[in-house]
Amino acid sequence: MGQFTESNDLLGDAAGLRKRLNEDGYLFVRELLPREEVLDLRRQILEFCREAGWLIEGSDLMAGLTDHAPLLEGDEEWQPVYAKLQALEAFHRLKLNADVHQLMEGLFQEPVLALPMTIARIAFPNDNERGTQPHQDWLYVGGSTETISCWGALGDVPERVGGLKLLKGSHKAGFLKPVPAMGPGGQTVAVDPELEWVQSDYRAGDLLMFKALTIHSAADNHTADTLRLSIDFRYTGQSHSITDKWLEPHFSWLGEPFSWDTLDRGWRDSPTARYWEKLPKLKIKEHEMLHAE
Ligand SMILES: O=C(O)CCC(=O)C(=O)O
Repeated sequence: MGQFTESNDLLGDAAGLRKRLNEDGYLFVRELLPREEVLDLRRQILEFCREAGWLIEGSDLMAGLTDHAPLLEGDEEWQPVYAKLQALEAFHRLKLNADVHQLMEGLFQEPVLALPMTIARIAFPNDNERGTQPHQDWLYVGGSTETISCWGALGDVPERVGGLKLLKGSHKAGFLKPVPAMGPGGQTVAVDPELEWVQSDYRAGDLLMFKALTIHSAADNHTADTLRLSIDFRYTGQSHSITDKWLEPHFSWLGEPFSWDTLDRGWRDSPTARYWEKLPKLKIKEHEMLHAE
């Protein structure tokens, strides 16, 4: 497994960043997000995990240590914790960070949109077969194939805790036909053995950005007791198309606890709420997801 190429040296050089993104299919920037803000968000999420009884009693909160049986997203016991997390203004605000926004404008060379749906993963240890399998985000996101996904660890995530790994250069093969698989998303694609998987340790604030056709998956969590928390969100140019589903909160299909009316009740007057409704007319189309046969 190779290491990510760090692109901090290209910050401020939009053409250089675009070239690297188009060549490798990803950009990895250390501490693009403010570390303290990320750690504060981690603390708030881990408080919810502790209240739910998922953390080892008496352990250091920020270590995120668990002795709870693995839960998958969507599980009944997971839902109330995730609803509280999704109701945090700080969680939705992180993607609107000015440095991320500016970098995206440089990549798209036009005003950009952070897609409202923002996802958190709480990955339990001892559950590797059910982790996210190799896939291309475009299957789930639809709209423009130029859309860029961003993945950030909510805390320091050394390689033994997993994190996101990706197949360098895999975007060049275009859209691949998915087949059914375990784990979030429920689908996977065949991986070209000639291409190289890359990963690194992540520190709170680092951001991995990759193309909608770049194959990626969750690396295994080799610890016996450590939760992995992460955030993922997406950006596109305002002239590009997006799909209606991505204007809604993650898991909105479960109804009222995951509707904007419930989630942003406490922060509706903040610039984080409904910012997309104030933008010039967006190109929104229906999401027609291709299902694996
Ligand atoms: O963190 C994960 O388990 C997977 C996230 C992912 O695949 C994505 O951001 O597209």
